[in-house]
Amino acid sequence: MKIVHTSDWHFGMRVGTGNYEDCQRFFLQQLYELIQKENVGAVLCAGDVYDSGNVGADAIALFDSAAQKICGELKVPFIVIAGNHDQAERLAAHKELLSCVDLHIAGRLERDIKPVLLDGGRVAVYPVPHFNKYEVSELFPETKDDIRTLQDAHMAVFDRIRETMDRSRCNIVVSHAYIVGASLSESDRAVMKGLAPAVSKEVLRDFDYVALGHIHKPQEVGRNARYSGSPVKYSFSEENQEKGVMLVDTEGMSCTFVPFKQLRDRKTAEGTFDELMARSDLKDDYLRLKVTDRVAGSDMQAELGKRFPYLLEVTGISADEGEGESTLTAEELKSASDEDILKRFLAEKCGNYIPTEEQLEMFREAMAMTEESK
Ligand SMILES: [Mn+2]
Repeated sequence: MKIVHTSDWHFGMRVGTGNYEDCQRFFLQQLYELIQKENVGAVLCAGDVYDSGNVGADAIALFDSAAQKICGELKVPFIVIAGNHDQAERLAAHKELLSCVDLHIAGRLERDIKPVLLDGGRVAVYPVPHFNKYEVSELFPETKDDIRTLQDAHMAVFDRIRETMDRSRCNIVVSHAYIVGASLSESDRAVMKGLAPAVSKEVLRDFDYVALGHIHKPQEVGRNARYSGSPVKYSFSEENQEKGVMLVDTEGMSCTFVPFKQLRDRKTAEGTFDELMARSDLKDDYLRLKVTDRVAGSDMQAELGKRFPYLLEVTGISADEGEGESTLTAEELKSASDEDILKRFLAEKCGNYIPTEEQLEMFREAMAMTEESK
């Protein structure tokens, strides 16, 4: 049977003053077409359905429409796990009831993960939601002292599946994790900040396919373990990435990446103010513009914004002429104080804005609080 593997939809994510809803709808349309064209027998979403635990009603309605189309209309089983961005219990609300219509949502981790059986029992899908090591210590009290790292925790969870799975079946795992060696993008926020340590691909051995989520760039990280990547380009570092879904065929176990079109691309363009204003090929895309002959003030930003409705970032030359871009070097960054960095940031990104003493005081307080919580 054919299975679509996708992940990291991040419904509800904000961009500029709006959101990505039209881009996400454009993705869903292509997903529905692929399901019909390839006669797909199941859809897996490997976490980060939503961008946060408290997204707006429009994001929930969008997921609802996708579930209704996939399960209700196309009658295809849809298996979803919670990612680190999802609020596990909320995502999995009504899960028992929803499983009756083949919408299987795994919110919190359970000790014995019940597989969803497909293709007359020939295929077993184990949905493993995102978890931390403390949850695993609680679920497996007998190994409590052995679980010191996230790696140990993953090993315990996946060993449990390995011990109980029927090896005559095609065994597929859906997981939301950062596997060692995976290549990152700027929109992989938690990973970039070092909040999510990597686990070795050794934890994934013996499964026929591992449908991974968490990392936004589609890639292979080991035998039959892949990230499908996010369906939409959520950062400028994804400018040159292809986006799409993985199409898995359990007959002979093959996996192909199916590229999807983007409603709005992401582009970086550089030139003089007049050159950029004359470009007609940038109007429908999310933009980062580098203006080479003017200081990036709010007037210039407003003018460019009128011409390019999806403009997200503008940089210009520095206020003291001829110095070029004033971005800090890595060396300067090391020695600069937090306050210096804030001032430089405001000068560069917010039209030479100079913070008031009151604002600086608030900033110092906030920094002190983050120090305390470390
Ligand atoms: Mn994500």
